[in-house]
Amino acid sequence: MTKSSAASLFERPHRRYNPLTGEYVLVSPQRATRPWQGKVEEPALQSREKYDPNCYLCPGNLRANGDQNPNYNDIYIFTNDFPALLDDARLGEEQSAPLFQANQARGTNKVICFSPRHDLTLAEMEVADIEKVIQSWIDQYLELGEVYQWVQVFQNHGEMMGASNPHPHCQVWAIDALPNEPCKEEQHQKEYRQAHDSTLLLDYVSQELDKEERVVIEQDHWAVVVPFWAIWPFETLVLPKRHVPQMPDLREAEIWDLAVILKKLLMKYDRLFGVSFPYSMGWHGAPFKDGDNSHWQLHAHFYPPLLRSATVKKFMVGYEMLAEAQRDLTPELAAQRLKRTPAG
Ligand code: H2U
Ligand code: ZN
Repeated sequence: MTKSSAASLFERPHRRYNPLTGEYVLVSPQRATRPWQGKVEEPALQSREKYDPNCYLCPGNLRANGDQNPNYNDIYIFTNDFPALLDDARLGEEQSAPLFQANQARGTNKVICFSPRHDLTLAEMEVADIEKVIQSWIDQYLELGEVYQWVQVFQNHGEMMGASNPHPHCQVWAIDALPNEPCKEEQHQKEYRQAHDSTLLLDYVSQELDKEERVVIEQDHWAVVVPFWAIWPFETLVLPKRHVPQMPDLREAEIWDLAVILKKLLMKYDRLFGVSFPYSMGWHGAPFKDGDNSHWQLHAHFYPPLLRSATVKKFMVGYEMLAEAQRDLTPELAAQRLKRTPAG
């Protein structure tokens, strides 16, 4: 077995298959004309204040609905004042006409402040404080998973990704349905289990660790790879090395190791173009419903939009909107760049 991909995958246009979603991405390596010079940029100096009197997430401040935030010390969680879902959303009447279907959607939205410090990012926080953030995610899964089928933890970081406020925070949306993306992953992981009697992402991580070429970071319990089927230039997948269906299944040592690997990944991202790297990230794991969920494997997706510099982003337009995703820079080159970028 060869350790690296066939040479033609670095030279000729081809489509790669995403086994998690069943979708394809068009890769056009012949268009990536700019070789990387190995330059590592220094992060831009930031002069943000530790406390912003106008920030609706800082301790002691008033939020839009008039509530006052407590003087919290580490993590602070509240129900979103502008929720996209309501827990008493009775539609009255569902619609089932084939061309006009509408179903009730019940749920809740929360905001998690990672730190009382307005000026920090997750990348800049201490590992012990990132561990508290992970623990807060686990607590939300346990609490909301009692009521709702799907709990989506996600973070939009940076103005480019539409984050409304630099104060370090993420969101949790819980819904009594399986949304589109987890629905595809449910189907494909289940089919893989039936066909191979093993776990898709567990097989995947062990094969990636053998091949090495797309591995960005490997630790005792976790690995970060640029997936073979990545769409965004520096997209990554954070994967446990043991079978872990849901975040609440993580052991203590795995939680600590995750805090370490997240910090390393985020510091690499920040060093890549010398900017606090914008991204949307989020977690996928087994839904909270009865039945066998053992085909599921916990993982995080990082989707950063930047392509070449702090300001040049990839656009998902035209062919992407109308046909399928396309990229020039190969996932292998992106992984090598991230791997070689120092994490500190
Ligand atoms: P984003 O930065 O990812 O947009 O998250 C901020 C969330 O905070 C956003 O969903 C909520 C917005 O609805 N919010 C409040 O709940 N209360 C406020 O006072 C302002 C913003
Ligand atoms: Zn703040």
